[in-house]
Amino acid sequence: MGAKVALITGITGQDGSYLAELLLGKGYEVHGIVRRSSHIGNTSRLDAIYQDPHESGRRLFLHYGDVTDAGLMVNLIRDITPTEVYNFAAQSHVRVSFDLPDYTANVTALGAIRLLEAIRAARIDARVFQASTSELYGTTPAPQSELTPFHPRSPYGVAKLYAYWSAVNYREAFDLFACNGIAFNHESPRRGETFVTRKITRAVARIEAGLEKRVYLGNMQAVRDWGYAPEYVEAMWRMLQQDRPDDYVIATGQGASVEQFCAAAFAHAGMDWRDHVEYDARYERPAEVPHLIGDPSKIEAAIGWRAHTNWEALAALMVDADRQALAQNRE
Ligand code: NAP
Ligand code: G4F
Repeated sequence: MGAKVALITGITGQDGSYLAELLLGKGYEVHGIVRRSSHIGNTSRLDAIYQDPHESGRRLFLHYGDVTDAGLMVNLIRDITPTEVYNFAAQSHVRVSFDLPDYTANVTALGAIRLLEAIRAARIDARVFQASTSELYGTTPAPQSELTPFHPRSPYGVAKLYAYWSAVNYREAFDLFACNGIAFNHESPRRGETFVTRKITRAVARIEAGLEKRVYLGNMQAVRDWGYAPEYVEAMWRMLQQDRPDDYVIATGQGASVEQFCAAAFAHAGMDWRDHVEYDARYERPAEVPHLIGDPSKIEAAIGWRAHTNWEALAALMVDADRQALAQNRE
C-alpha cells in the first residue's frame, strides 16, 4: 500500500487536533486547512505536534484556507492528492447559529459540498469522513440510532442535514467512499470554552482558585450523551478503514443532564454547584434539543469500537486539566 495522506479541514479545532495526533502516530502525512487570523492563537491546539515542515522528516503541513473558497479547495485537493479527507470545518456552535444562520449555512452546509466537488473534480480515489451530528435528531425520542428520523432544531442542525445528505448523495451518485459519523457530544480539555461542559469545568477551577464566584448557565435540564473526544476520533478513523462506506452513530449510550454534569464537576472539587451557579436566560436557545442519547450498537458490532470514558470520569478529567492549566498560567 502507498503512503497514506490525510487532509483535515478544521484541524485547529478540538477533533482536528486529536485526529492529527492519531494519524501522525500511524505514520500518515497530514495536511490541515488553517484560517488566517490576526493572532497566532488559533493554532494553539496544534502546538505540541507542529514542527517546521521544511525540516526533513516532518509530516504535518498547514495551509491557509477556508471552506468558503471553492477555488482554493480544488487546488489544495489537486496538489495534496489525499487518500483520506476528514471534513471537520464548521461554525459548530448551536446557539451562535441562530445569530449567524446565513454564515453557518455557508460554512457548515456549502463547505461540505465544495469539498465533495473538489474531490470529484480532481478524480482522486480519496475516502471522505463527514462530521455529522446528533443535532440532526432534534426532538425525536431517545435513544437515537442510524434509523431514527431527523428533525433538526437550529440553523446549525439544518446545515449539517444538508452536509449529511450530500455525503450520502455523492456515495450513491458517484461511488465516492463517503461516511457520516453521527457523533453525539464529545468533550475534552481542548473543548471550546463556550460549550457547556468546558464552561463549567473552567469555572470550577477558577472558583476554586478564588478568581471567580459564580457561573451563569441556561437550560440545565437538557440531556446529552457525553463522550471523550480522543476516543471519538479513533472511531472516525476506523470508519474509513472498512471495506465499504457507511454511516454510524458514535456515542456512549448513556445520558446525563447539564445539571448532573455540573454537580459532578463541582463535587470533584469538593463544592456544591448550587452555591455557584446562576440562571441566565441569554444562554437559552430559541428552540432547544431536549434529550440526546445515542444507540452505538451498530458501530460496536460492525467496527468493534466502543466508548470507554463515561460522563462522570469526563467531568473529573476536564476539571483536573483546567486546574493544571490555571496553575501553569500563574507560574
Ligand atoms: P470546533 O472545535 O468548533 O472546530 C471547528 C473547526 O472548524 C476549527 O478548526 C475552525 O477553525 C474550523 N472552521 C470554522 N469555520 C471554518 C471555515 N470557514 N473554513 C475552514 N475552517 C473553518 O469543533 P469540534 O468540536 O472539533 O467538532 C469537529 C466537527 O464535528 C465540527 O464539524 C462539528 O460541527 C462536528 N461535531 C462536533 C461534535 C462535538 O460534540 N464536538 C459532535 C458532533 C459533530 P478556527 O479554529 O479558525 O475557528
Ligand atoms: O455544550 P453545548 O453548547 O452543546 P450542543 O448545543 O449540544 O452542541 C454541541 O454538540 C453537538 C452534538 O450534539 C455538536 F454537533 C455541536 O457542534 C456542539 O459541539 O450545549 C449543550 C446543552 C444545550 O442543551 C444548552 O442549551 O447545554 C445547554 N446549556 C445550558 N447552559 C448551555 C449553557 N450551553 C452553552 N453552550 N452555554 C451555556 O451557558
